[in-house]
Amino acid sequence: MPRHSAASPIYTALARLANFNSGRRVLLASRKTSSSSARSSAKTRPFLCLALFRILVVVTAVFLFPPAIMSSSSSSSSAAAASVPFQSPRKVVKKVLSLSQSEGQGATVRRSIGGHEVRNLDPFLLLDEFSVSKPAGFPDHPHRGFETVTYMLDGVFTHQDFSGHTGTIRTGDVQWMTAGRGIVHSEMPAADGVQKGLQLWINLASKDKMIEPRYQELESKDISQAEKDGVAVRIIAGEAFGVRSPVYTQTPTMYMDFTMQPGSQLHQPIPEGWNSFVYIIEGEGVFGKEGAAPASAHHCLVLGAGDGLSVWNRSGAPLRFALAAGQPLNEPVVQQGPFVMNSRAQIQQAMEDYYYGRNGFEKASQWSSA
Ligand code: FJE
Ligand code: FE
Repeated sequence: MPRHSAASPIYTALARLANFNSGRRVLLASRKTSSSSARSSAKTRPFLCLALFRILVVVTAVFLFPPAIMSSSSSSSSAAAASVPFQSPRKVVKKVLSLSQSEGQGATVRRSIGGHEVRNLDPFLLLDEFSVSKPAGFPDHPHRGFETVTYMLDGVFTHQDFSGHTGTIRTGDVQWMTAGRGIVHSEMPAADGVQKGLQLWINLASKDKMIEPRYQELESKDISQAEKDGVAVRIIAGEAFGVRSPVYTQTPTMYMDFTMQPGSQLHQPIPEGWNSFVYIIEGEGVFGKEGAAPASAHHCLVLGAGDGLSVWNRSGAPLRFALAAGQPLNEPVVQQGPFVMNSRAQIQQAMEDYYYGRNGFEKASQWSSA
């Protein structure tokens, strides 16, 4: 299993070096101008030489002894004000406790994204933590214009669709379904007791809303994993600790499941400009800045702008959470239940297509789940 922290020390070292060097360059430039303007260069030449010599030493040292530079930089950073390897750490800008509500047929979900408090976090439309026991579930229903990602936390679900695609997902498995122009399916519990998981809806760009439907299904054993210093991650989409998921994201997205042991910390880069949030599955942790109040299970934390997220588990129990980030589409969102389009007219079209069995819904009329 490959493991390498893409996060902290290298990032810190490089960032510092960049600052250091640019600082020097400015200094050198100002010295040059002052020297050329007034006095003889004889007085400033020793300073110039000293500065050049220092740069030479640092550059040589970085090439020769990268680990030494890195470790000294990370130990000195703990003494400094910020022990976080990001230029602009993302902080929690909104914290919402997800309360249970009923959905589908007798099912219960805790809705965070897509609920009243976080209507839409472009490109994310919905996040439900579902807990379902037979005979409840999500019987035959359509989708158009977005993707659903079902991640089983504990239990078994079966799905069947109108083109004959069927399957079963168990604890740790992922079904990444690109509904595109249209899918009609059922999603039902397939074992006794409470079946639990997360379902995330990711919007598709206007140009992709009518693409052919597609499934990417990963069994738990095939999900990319990495572990470092008490932090384990299952990478559903994107990259963490230098390990990438094989999932293709039509809308650029990262989605991962972190488990942090007591006393551990995490520094996860997140592309700047993407919207991101955390959903806490179990335990409690400190997110965004060291002094923040801990947040606990079933809370959704919307993150502000920045280049990465830091998390500390200062509790005595494991902390498990999902982190999702996506590139915003910046397009109008018009949603009518399971249809998500860009205009009212397109929603009207989707409802007609579903009703009359057109434009991707051809198989809808003669199909029903077994
Ligand atoms: C849906 C109502 C629904 N959250 N979490 C309306 F319940 C659904 C729906 C789901 C769903 C399914 C699973 Cl497996 C997990 C869910 C909502 O199927 F799509 C609409 N439109
Ligand atoms: Fe569905």
